[in-house]
Amino acid sequence: MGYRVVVAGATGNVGREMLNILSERHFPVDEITVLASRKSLGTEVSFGDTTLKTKDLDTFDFSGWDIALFAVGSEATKTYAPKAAKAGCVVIDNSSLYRYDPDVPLIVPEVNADAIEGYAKKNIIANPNCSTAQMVVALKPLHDRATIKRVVVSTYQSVSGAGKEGIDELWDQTKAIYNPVDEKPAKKFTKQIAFNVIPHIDVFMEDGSTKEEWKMVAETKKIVDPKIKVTATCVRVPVFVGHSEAVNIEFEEFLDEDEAREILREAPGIMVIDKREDGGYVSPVECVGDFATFISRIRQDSTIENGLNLWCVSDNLRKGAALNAVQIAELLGNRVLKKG
Ligand code: 11C
Repeated sequence: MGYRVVVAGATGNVGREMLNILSERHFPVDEITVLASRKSLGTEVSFGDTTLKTKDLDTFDFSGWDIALFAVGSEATKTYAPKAAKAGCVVIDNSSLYRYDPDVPLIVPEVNADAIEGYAKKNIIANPNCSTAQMVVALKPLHDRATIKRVVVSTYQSVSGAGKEGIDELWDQTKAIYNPVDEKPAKKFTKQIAFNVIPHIDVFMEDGSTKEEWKMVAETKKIVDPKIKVTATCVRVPVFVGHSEAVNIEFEEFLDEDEAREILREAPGIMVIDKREDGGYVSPVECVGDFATFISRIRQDSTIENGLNLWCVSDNLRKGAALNAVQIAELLGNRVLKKG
């Protein structure tokens, strides 16, 4: 016996990846239905070898459905997630709406799987921001060994993090550079993204940081350890898929780079590719479509007593969104619902 599964927001980048990953990982599905807003109604999406037609999220009755994967953005989540949860369907939500709610677990299964026990307070589980998810998978095993005090992270985030409009803008602007008659001014991003980098993701906060940077701080604390200090600079780069991060970590205790490399090699969800030679590291184009978070460039930071640097790359639509959501569904199934 398997589960009755709903994917809400099935026509977006993340929704489509959710369907791919449910199928690739053979999630025990008895029945699946796909929902979308009225403007995408009737759009067809693939689930393995089958084609599904989207139904209306607005009128859908969630009674009798076990799990709903939501990838619809905070506004729609506010309306529909409580409706699904109240009908007895557990919501796994990819938006930021519930992430900081103390009654909603925020889960990266490799890091804080036990938090799943708290799901029943609201029948909602939150999925973290993509830039946080890949970083905490790397931080957790190192924290368990040498206790992290502080993290300084700079991100290089792909345009797919900003949805289809972000992808289209990079594509159109890149073509327009070679054909200036067809100019494409910045619309989704605040400056030209083709052949450029933009140190601004999400809205500005009062202290001068951006919400994306704030999310990395708040979510790392909730998922790994509230004592860890994090400071982040988040930057959009002209890459279609795959977020990269340069991470500097200060520990309580000394951790040798070779031991760190071994710890990360053994850690769940991580693939270490770290040869000190030309090309002996991973770049974002190589991680597209993969489940792993890739770690390279592991090295001592000799400017502090107990410091390490590393390079962390992952497919932001997968570990950063759809894969993590499906892993949460697997965890919920194995630990709580126990139907599969
Ligand atoms: C980006 N990280 O790359 C964002 C996208 O809070 O789920 C995901 C935003 C979120 O633009």
